[in-house]
Amino acid sequence: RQHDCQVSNIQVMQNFDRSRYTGRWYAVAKKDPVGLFLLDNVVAQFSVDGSGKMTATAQGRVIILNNWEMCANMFGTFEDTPDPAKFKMRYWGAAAYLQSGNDDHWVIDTDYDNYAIHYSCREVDLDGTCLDGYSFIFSRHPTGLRPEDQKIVTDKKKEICFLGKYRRVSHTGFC
Ligand code: ODT
Repeated sequence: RQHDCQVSNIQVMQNFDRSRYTGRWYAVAKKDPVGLFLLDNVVAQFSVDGSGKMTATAQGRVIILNNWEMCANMFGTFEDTPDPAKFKMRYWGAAAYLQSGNDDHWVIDTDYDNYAIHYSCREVDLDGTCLDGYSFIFSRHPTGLRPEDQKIVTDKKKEICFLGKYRRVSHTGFC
């Protein structure tokens, strides 16, 4: 069933093609996890290395130590799983005081050329729904989503049970 909010039932991108996913993506919206890290000006750059493994870098404005604002340079490597659209992302920062961790990284949907919907549940509740998760809506265009992609994205936000939980991610040139 599609809208029962069970993490294990969430549909991801069929036949995900990591090579078409490479390149620059601008975050246009984000559903934050508990203890959010990346605030805005978030841009991700995906690559596929010589052995076929997906890697990425990301930049974004963060506030560390409660009041020090900086542009974080982040790195991630992606471990494959049996589902081509589901990865484990190990991530770390260019500086030791930046966040690091190991999160699920699922590609929910993308047309590769315009939009992408990312999902990560960090903690699954006892009832199988997501207790703590985050999601990025990405666009290939710094100006945001095209009008024709907005309905698709809204429908997917609903499917992953995060509808109404996103905020807009601004791009002000900080990073
Ligand atoms: O901002 C948060 O609150 C949680 C996100 C922390 C993970 C950031 C690590 C990025 C590592 C480099 C990877 C780039 C690709 C990212 C695409 C989307 C999800 C982070």
